[in-house]
Amino acid sequence: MTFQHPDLSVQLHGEQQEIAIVTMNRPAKRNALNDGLILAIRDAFQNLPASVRAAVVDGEGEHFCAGLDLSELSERDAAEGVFHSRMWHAALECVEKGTVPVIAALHGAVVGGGLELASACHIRVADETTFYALPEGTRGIFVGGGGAVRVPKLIGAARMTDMMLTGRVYNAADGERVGLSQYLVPGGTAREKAIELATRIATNARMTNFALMHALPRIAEQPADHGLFTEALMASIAQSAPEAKERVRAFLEGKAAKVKKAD
Ligand code: 1HE
Repeated sequence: MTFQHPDLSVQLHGEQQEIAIVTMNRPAKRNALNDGLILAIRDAFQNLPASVRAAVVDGEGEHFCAGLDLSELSERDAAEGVFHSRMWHAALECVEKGTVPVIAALHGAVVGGGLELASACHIRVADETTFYALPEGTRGIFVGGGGAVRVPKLIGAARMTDMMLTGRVYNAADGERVGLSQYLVPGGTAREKAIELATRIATNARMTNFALMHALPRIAEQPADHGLFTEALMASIAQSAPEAKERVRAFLEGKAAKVKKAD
């Protein structure tokens, strides 16, 4: 254990302690995110040990996360609401644009702010119990944790609008179909699959992971001409790293794995 908080644990995994497993641990409240827990997520991602190369986020109990802790909502006036939303933005920015790729291991409810947290991660893995919703719409509120920016990037604005206007709930299979998750683990646990993926990601060249986390999302939002220019710069920086040269040489010498046909 590297991080102390009553509702959040960080456990290191792997031979080199290269995987951080960040677990929300408030199962009695379905891992609802009160201010303490969202700030703990920020602190955990800002302070990952130097050995960590990839992270997994999951939730204790029957659900990944029930979203914003609604018991804290009524105490805020309009100005406090704005700052509260900005606090969530800052915390989830630490997940999305931190030091390592993050995989969300989903099960049960992934709703409201829980889906906002999941969408700040780089890969989402779901098990068969997973379901997704944005109940903000039917509760008379709006997303405030970055969902308006990140969820449309996964599923498009039309599907998000439908979820919020109608209270539509996606099950695990439909969630994978529309792009809420990239993996659906039939019969297994999302956590196990997420750790497997994180272990693989941790072996990538650091500059490749950096480029995918920090350059790709920016390039995707740039006008094409700017994007191509940024891509050229990033490609050149990545290729010139000694680690990249070593990996390419290993392939040319027949010492690195070939790409194999998918199953
Ligand atoms: C909560 C919360 C919560 C559960 N805030 N306390 N999110 C929502 O609108 C989703 C609200 N939650 C639910 O729909 C359900 O709780 C679940 C589908 C997630 C789980 O159902 P279930 O039957 O397993 O649990 P439960 O009996 O509903 O809840 C267990 C306890 O957790 C109960 O408290 P208790 O003291 O009566 O035992 C619930 O009140 C409590 N609980 N969810 C507070 N969310 C940055 S803006 C983001 C905006 C949003 O995220 S809004 C969407 C909020």
